[in-house]
Amino acid sequence: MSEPRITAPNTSCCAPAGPAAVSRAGSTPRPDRRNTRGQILVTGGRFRMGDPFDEGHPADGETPVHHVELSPFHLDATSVTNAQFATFVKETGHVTSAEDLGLSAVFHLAAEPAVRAAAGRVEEAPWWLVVDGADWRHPEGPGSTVTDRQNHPVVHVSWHDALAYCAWAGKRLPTEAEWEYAARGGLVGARYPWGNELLPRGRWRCNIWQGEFPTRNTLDDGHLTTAPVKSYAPNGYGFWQMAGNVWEWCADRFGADYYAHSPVADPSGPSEPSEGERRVMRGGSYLCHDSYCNRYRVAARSGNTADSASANIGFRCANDARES
Ligand SMILES: [Ca+2]
Repeated sequence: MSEPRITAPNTSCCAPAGPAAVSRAGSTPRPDRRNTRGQILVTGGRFRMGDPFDEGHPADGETPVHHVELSPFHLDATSVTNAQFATFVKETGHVTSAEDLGLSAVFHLAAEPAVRAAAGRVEEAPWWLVVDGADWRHPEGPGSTVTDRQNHPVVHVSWHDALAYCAWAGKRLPTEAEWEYAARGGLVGARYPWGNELLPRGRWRCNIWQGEFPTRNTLDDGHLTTAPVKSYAPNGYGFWQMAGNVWEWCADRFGADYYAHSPVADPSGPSEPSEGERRVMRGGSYLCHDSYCNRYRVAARSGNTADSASANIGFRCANDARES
C-alpha cells in the first residue's frame, strides 16, 4: 500500500489536503475560442458579499460583509459531470493529480469492506480513507465505476485538473465573488441559495448529511455521496446545487483576511500567497452537517491546496461576458 500522504486541512472541514502534484504547465491544450455552452449569463451588479449572520468559523473570514461590484459573466448551470470530464480526458489524454499519485481520499462509508480494510486513514479525520487507485473513474477505489453516474459531478479532481478542463473547454474558473453572487440567485442577504430556511415546507433543497456524522446517515435528502447535478431545484438565476453535493474550486487564492481589504470592483483574491497555495472552495458537500461543518451556507468559505483531490471536490466553469 502506498504511504498515506494526505492530511486533514486546517479548517477542520471535510476535504483532506493532498501532496504536491507534478506541474503540467505548458502541456494543457489551449482553447481557440470562448465557449459558453451550458452557461447562464449573470448581468453583474453590486451586492453585499459575506455572512450577515456571523455564523461562520472565525478562521474562514466570512466577514466583514462588504460591497462588491461585478462585471457581467457566465457560469455553468451545473457542476462539471463525469460525462463531460470523460470527453475532456478522451480528447486530451489528461492525467489527473490523483491518477499521478495513485491514490485519493474516499469517505469510509462509501467504500466496499475490502477497500476499507486495505486503506490507510487520515489521522486527523479518520472518516477519510486513503485508497490506492481511487480517482475520478473509480470514486470509491478499484472496482467502482462512474458508469451509472454519468450525470453526477466529477470528483477526485484537483484545482490543476479543473484549470486544465477549463482551458480545453474554452472556459475559466469563477472568482470567489462571482461564485457567491451567482449562488445568491438574486436574494439579498439570504443564508441559502433559496432563502433563510434549511427545510422550506419540510423539503430538502440540497445534498448534505443527516444523522450522526460520520457514522450514521439517515439519507433524508436521498443521497449518501454525490447526487445528479440537476437534483432538487435551481436557484433564482437558474444555478443548480450551489449548496451541498460537492465543493467547487474557485480561481482565487484563499485568504482569511481578504474581505478586510479586497477591492470593490471584480475582486479576484490575494495576489500573493499568504497561507501557502490554498485555493478557494465553495458550496460545501454531501458530508457537511451542522454538528461540525455548516459550510453549505452561501457565504461559507473554505480552501485547499491546489493539488488536493478527494471524493467530494468538483468544480464548475465561468466565462467573461464580453465577446472574445
Ligand atoms: Ca445527503
